[in-house]
Amino acid sequence: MALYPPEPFRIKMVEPIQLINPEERELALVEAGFNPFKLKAQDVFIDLLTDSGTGAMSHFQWAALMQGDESYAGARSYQRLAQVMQEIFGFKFFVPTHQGRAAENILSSLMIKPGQYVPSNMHFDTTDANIRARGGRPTNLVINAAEDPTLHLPFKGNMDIQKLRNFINQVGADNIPLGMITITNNAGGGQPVSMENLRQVAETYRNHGIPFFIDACRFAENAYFIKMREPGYADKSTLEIAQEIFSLADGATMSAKKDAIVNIGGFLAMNDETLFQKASNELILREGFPTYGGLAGRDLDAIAVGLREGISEEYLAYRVGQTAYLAERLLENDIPILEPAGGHAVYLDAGRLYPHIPQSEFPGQALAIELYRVGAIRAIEIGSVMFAHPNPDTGEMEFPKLELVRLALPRRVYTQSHLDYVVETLIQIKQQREKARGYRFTYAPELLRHFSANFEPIQ
Ligand code: P71
Repeated sequence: MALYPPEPFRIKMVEPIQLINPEERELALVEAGFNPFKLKAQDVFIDLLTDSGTGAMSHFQWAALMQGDESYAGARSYQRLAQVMQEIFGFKFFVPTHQGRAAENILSSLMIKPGQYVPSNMHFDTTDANIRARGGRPTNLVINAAEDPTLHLPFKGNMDIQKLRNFINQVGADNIPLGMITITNNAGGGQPVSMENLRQVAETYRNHGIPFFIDACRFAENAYFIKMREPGYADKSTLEIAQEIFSLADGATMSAKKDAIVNIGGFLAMNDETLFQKASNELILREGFPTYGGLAGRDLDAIAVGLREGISEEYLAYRVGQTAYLAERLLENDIPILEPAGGHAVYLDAGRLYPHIPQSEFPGQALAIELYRVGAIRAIEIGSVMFAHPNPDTGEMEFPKLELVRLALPRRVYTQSHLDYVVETLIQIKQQREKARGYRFTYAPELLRHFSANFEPIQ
């Protein structure tokens, strides 16, 4: 197969994009408080803010929308989704939710008491925040190699089993209401977790009676990496690999906005009937009846079709190839990235590009701003803006190891020439790297501050 397989689709509907001029961009940055989340979409040329909900649906998905059954209860759309859920995930129960964080909220509200711990390889921001919002303590136990940006390992998203065992012994299984793992590891470069690691994690949790939930947002990309990289899996289909993954767990949360290639939706799945009943009641109170979970019937149909498309190997080869292409071109031009390329994104290493900006002045934020300033490209910081938190015991600020900027690739949206433009922009940014300055907050909420903070440049 080609190193970078061409798109296994052609384009039959287009959405114009515009590059506004540098003066307009400067103004837009000031108006946005130097926070890319606050930019107007029409002022962005290439939008790599997120791969969440930004994918292009297929004509099969659009056709499925037309067949949506909008019955309040027991809709056909729900049944169609339930059938696909059974086939891929195989959990006994599930409830649809409007997106991933709603599933996280319900799970956290039902399981976590203040002071309890929830280990994972790395929690992503909303999971981390939903655990904190219940007084819980999200704990990241990824392998140390994840923090070495140039080290090539096939499964850099793996959890460190020894760290996990030590952690359980240290805080006690009674203080761990559930254990998680994120596939792929979004906070750590979109890196996959191996089947062997998943098996060991499951066994460790099981030995201590800790329910195991998978954050499954990008399970299909993870399954494809297992097929490509893990001995014994080359001849298994991505569907079979996904089935094996989920057979190891007691449940999963998923934002369907990622690997199910829809614009909205998610679910919480589990095997425990009592938990399902509680989740259903919680859903009725906050999200909607358990057969629609805050979504329209047609949304459920789009998810059902999208889940199948998302695990198609032809699609995944193209998808992972596109990310690898962007990473390779950046490396050719000596632009520091977290290696190897992840599934859904390439993560720029702002710490190495801007060694003159200290962590407390947010080198990642500075780079995200330069991307917009120079190329009208939007990306997000995954560094101290997103993940520096005061230690709950000492109050002292704890900084993440890496200061990254994520170039997330929406699914089936941008072409190779769009990516070439991104590379050219970064070459220019690198040439003027000494000019970049740090930033400070002028406003920041306590939780999930990256979404709504304002900044000013430090002169
Ligand atoms: C992503 C997102 C969505 C997002 C987050 C922060 C800023 C901008 C956009 C969402 C995830 C995720 C994982 C592993 C749960 C959620 C929540 N990611 N787990 O990567 O990546 O899902 O957005 O549907 O609520 O851009 P939700």
